[in-house]
Amino acid sequence: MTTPLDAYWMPFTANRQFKSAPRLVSKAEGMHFTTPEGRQVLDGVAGLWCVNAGHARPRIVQAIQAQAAELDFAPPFQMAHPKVFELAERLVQLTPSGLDKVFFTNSGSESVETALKMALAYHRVRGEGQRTRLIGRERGYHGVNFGGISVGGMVANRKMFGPMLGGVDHLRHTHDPVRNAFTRGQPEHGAELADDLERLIALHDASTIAAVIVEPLAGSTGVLVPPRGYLQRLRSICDKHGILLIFDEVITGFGRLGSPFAANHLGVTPDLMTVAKGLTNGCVPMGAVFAQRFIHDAFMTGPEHLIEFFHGYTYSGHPLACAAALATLDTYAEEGLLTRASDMAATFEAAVHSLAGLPNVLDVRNMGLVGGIELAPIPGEPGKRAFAVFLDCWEHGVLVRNTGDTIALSPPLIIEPHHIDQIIGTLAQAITRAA
Ligand code: PXG
Repeated sequence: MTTPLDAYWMPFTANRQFKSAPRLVSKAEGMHFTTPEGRQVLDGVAGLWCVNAGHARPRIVQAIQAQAAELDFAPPFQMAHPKVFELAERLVQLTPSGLDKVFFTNSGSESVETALKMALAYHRVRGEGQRTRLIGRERGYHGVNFGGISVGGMVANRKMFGPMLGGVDHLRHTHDPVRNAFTRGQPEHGAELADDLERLIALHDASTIAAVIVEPLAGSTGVLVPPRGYLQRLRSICDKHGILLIFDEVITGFGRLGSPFAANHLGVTPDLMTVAKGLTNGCVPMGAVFAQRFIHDAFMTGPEHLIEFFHGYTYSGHPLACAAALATLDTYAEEGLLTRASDMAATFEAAVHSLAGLPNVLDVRNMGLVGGIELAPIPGEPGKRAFAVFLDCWEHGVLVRNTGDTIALSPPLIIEPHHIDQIIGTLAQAITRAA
């Protein structure tokens, strides 16, 4: 390395540790990153849960290159370009029926803010403006903006930042290792945890609650798979009380569980659904919010020359992002990637659960092409053991992700069995060495 590392303040990174031993990648193709020294690293986490079709896919690369030359930018307010409509039409073919309106953003965090604002404004335009309360869940991750950290439930992401949004409350999380440890797929126990929403309704009254937001499968907080029946129960409680249900599908969207979205996969349709990441295969920043038609239509009143929803971003529906997303959808369709996780799930499940007997493995969780291996923390040093495993895997040519003391796996959906063997083999050795 010749360039000094000093100026760049890195996000969600142990900056001093990193700069003392940098981990750089300079190229990527298919299932692999390449380091500046020319070392190959197998990508066990699809970059950061986003490169679902694998790296440097030719269609996507070409689409971005061509778009940059053809139309670099189009103003998104009171103006548009053709591809943004084409993309919206294509996307709503994939969502559960009803979710047929799309609003574009540039990240998962922006999608969450947008969905929360839509929920509040929806109630207000219908004359229920007293519904201002937002309900999140403990151990939820909804990005890093103020709305998202307010409804989110990760202590480290919240504690430094003051009072955040007022009028927010949280459901209990669904992690129950006593009853559910080492479950393959969805746990048997815990549907009744959805009744926590009834408790909050009894406390606050439903007439004050605008929306509930949850990740169908919580990724960042260590792969928490929804108990059987839990999301269905949440849906029916929301329906009973006129509360909107928001699914944050930033991780679960675009094939991660084996269907286009968790909503399709689990047969529960939310009122609003946030996505990002796999929307463009991680190639150009883009997020989106899908809204039920009735939510959109509630805004379409009043004089026609007036703006209906005072919200949007300079880069909403950016031409480069639209081109990347369209080519991504083509790649997903050509290769059947949005359902491929279903085909690979059994192989992946067996491989991940083969780690169960290793030292310090407290739990193994999986669904689709997501795996979580929870390790016992080193006493008094939370997170250190999983970080050591992450570093060890990196040094031995596999990229995994550590969150707390859980190792998360979310490989590109193009993964083949020999890649799974390499990831699990490397991980097994690293876990053994970290004992
Ligand atoms: N919602 C969910 C469910 C996410 O997983 C976001 C919102 C925010 O997206 P942006 O694009 O604003 O980052 C996310 C992001 C991890 C990890 O290690 C996961 C995310 C981000 C950083 C780390 O699991 N997911």
